[in-house]
Amino acid sequence: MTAQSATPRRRVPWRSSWPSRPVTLLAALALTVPLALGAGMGTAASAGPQQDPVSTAGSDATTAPLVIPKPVSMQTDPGQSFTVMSGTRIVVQPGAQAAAGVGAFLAETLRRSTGFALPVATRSSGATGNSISLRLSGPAKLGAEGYRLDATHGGVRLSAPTAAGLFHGVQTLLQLLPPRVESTTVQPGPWTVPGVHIVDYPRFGWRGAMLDVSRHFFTVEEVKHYIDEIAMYKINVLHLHLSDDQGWRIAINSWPLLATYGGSTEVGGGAGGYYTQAQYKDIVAYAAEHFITTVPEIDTPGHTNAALASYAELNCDGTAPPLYTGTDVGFSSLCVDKDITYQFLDDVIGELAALTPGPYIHIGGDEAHSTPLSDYTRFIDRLQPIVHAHGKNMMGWNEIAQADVQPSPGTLAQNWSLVNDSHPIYDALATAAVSKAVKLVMSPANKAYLDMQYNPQSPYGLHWAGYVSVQDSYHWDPATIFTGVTESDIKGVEAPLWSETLTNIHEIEYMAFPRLPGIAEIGWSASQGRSWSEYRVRLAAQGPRWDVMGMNYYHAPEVPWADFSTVQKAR
Ligand code: NGO
Repeated sequence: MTAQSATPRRRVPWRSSWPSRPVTLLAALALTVPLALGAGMGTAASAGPQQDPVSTAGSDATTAPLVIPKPVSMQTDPGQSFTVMSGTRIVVQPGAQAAAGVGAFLAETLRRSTGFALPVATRSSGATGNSISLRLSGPAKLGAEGYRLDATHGGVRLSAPTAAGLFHGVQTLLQLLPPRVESTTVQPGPWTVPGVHIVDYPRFGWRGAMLDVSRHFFTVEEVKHYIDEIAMYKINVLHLHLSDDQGWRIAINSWPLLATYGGSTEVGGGAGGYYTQAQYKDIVAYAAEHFITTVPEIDTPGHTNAALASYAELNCDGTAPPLYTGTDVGFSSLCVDKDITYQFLDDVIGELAALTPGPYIHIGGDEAHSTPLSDYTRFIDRLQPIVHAHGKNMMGWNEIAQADVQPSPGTLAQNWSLVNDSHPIYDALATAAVSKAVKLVMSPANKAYLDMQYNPQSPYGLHWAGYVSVQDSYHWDPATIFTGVTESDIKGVEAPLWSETLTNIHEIEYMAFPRLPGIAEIGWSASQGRSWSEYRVRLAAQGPRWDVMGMNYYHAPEVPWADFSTVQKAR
């Protein structure tokens, strides 16, 4: 493959330098808490965002903090501010290991750019004076991921009922600091946080990003790099598309050729690759440290050429096809009537389940054009109990709604149908899922697919779902796109990034940014009050941060980058 290895910039520090790291507790919280939140927090939306005309930046933008996703409530206090200085301490309560872990993450990030010592100290009484305090407390209404943040002359006080909430609050705090805080080398101050009182919690408990590591393989470091970037916007699910026609990317001990042979190429004929089980666990742990739950996908019964090429016995005719390096879809199928197919799935899902602490296994189910419908539904109906037998919930692309899927426990259908900009449409698969009490994760391809080209000039990407500008990708609301599908039917949103045309992290970044923060905001923030003309100003303010981080992003002309790079740099 051609991918370059990337250096993660915001690695969680306890991996190497924090002696009493609470990984187990943090991982447990990260893996259970976000998904347990469900779909109902925050204000239920009934109307989509306004489609405002593009205007120049409003005067508000230079005074109000420019945070993405937009917090539920944020009051600024111009008479107040807090400046991080050489003597500033990060304070946590005694015994609050999970808070200490988040404090260590904050300290490590701030140390790199400020050069300050920023010790993480323990004190029961919270912040006094020159400190940033992180407290595991807060009203139940903040839920599993909410937080409260107050910045005054007296210090910064961040409180949340959970470590996940503290982590999201830390992401907000970093956005309140000047963009150079993202630097990995020491920069000049001042490091001033504006006076602010924020209460914040998400609308949906599922805010996902999917990465297709099958069409092109991406290294562990590249995946971690993407985790660093999505965590900035409070994404809490990483869905890894681990197998497809072009490559099988996870070592399965009971079927070793899947990875060693099925993973030996990729689109265009490059060398491909796969994750050892230790590497996969490392990715899952790294995501969990960022309060992101990993959802592995093994695509079935179609998109299986890499598996069929690896083991002849999986084919109905007993003959293995050659490896495939093109970009067609819909030509491969597991053999639905062979028992070995289900032995294979039981083995694969069993090993994957053992490696995956999160509650979901994604079984694909999309574009099974070579599997007759009656075979397809029989296959899905036989697969779901296998997933359950390994203690996991089944998730699949929305085609699974054609089968007799059981809603519990926690079955999810990922809707990738196109949506209409201006009015709700009827969608048979969405309606079928909802009628079976299966909740939806919304990934409409003409809004949320990050692999769609921005316009005909985009150097990478596809456009089968249309060209998707930054404004288009922000202009939709999950609860108003399908007739008969309402807020309570929806688990959340997810932004898939398919990699037929993408070969390295720089290309991933170019397609994901600046659209991913908009999808993250659609998943986190209430739709009332969302408008493009206001959002584009906050988006522009992210540009200087990405510049400091050396990120590659599309300088979409509808975003007023220049105005805010000057303002932000001066702050
Ligand atoms: C489709 C297809 C994928 C492609 C992708 C490209 C789904 C769910 N199946 O989405 O195989 O890679 O489009 O945009």
